[in-house]
Amino acid sequence: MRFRQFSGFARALFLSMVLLGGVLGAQFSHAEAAKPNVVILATGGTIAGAGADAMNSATYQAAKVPVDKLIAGLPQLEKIATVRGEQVFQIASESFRNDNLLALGKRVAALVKQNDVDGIVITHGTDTAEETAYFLNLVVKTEKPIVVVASMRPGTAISADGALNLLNAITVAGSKDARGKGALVVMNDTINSGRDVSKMINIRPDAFQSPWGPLGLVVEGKSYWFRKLDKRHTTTSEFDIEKIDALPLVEIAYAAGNVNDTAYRAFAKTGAKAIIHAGPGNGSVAGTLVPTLQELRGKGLHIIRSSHVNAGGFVLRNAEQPDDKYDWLVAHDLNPQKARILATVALTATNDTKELQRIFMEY
Ligand code: DAS
Repeated sequence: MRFRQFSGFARALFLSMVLLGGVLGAQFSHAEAAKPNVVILATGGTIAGAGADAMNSATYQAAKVPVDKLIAGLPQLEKIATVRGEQVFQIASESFRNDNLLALGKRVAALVKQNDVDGIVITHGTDTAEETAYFLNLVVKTEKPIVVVASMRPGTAISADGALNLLNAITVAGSKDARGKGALVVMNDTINSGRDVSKMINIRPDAFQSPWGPLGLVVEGKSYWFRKLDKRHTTTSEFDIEKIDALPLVEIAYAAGNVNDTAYRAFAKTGAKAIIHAGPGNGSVAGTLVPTLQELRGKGLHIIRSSHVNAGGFVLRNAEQPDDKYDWLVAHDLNPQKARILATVALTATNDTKELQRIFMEY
């Protein structure tokens, strides 16, 4: 029987089936094609942790679960992104060294240049996630989303937070509206800037907070944005990881009551190029400490006053100490660990006090 021998209805039905199949096929391939490509760089931490019992939400071993298992544990990813993983390190993040930051930064910089990579997720320990996120914010020149994600509980614990944190991080890393926002930290349904965020509480899922507020939220697979980072970052940064092959030593000296200069002198002896003075209040310096810091500055070591107050410091130049007279620096609103990261990066480019202070105000 030839096509024209079929009734008009049959022919119309057949043609509409063909047309529908074409549209669905196009839709499907479009949907497949529209799925973003996200690379997960795994470094360890609690998000890759395992405890002996479901009740162990705080007693467990970090850096145990490999990245492929983390991905396999999220079948929902199928609808969100095309994901592949690389196990860059498998360490607890308190053990991160400057060399780890360099290696990770260079890997991110290489991946974001690839056309088949739309975004990067870095699974990381919570202890120094804020440092790594700030470092990447400073030195990776890309508009593509870079999202650091961690978890406060291991995947073996009741109400583990890692799976949803990772799913949300991949959602953000694959979303176009996350482009140009700088390095981000996604935890507890919240999107924070890698610059501002800090681990404020060490035992709860809402640990990561920014003194100046989050940038957005992730709810049921969609990101919602409310603000942008005003400081320089990524493509507007003057720093480029591809031009940095070594990071200078910057140390942090914690100052409280009854402080003495032992740590500062020891740091100077080990070749530190700058000391972050983690002071109380406005980065305050005890009277007995001032002569030592003046002496160390005189020997070429930079003194950077930062504040270890909890919910967000703000160190004003020449307010608590005559910084101009002593040729000291202030860390502005950066906490000591963030100030260490910025000083480490800035000292790869300049040793000039005025230039360094400009950098602390702009980043
Ligand atoms: N020790 C912590 C770290 O690796 C575990 C964690 O909270 O991720 O940073």
